[in-house]
Amino acid sequence: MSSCLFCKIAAGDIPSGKVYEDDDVYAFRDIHPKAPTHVLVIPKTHIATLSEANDAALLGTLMERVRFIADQVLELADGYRVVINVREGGGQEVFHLHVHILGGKKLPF
Ligand code: DGP
Repeated sequence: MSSCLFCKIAAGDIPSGKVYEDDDVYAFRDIHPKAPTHVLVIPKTHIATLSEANDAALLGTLMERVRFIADQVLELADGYRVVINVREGGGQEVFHLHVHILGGKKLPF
């Protein structure tokens, strides 16, 4: 979607700290990190929010890539947290579905 910030990042139109990319997903460092490692993983297909994501195959691919990026690319051997904020009540600010990967320290509950 042409007006979407994360679509522009995935297209390379806005600079980002890319950590991984393939045909399905794009992963980059959060501009306001909440942990030593804070990466966002997005599907290249524009979906505004998890509530509107009804493509089980896409969601499966997204989560498999999250696992791959966290374990194999970021090498978060001690573990990590995965977060999806959903709509305003869930704290979602950017309306392109994204998964936060947080790690690099022991995270408080
Ligand atoms: P959420 O609250 O779940 O919608 O998280 C959106 C995240 O996106 C937030 O942690 C900050 C990050 N963010 C917003 N704008 C940019 C940007 O232009 N570049 C990068 N790298 N991250 C951004």
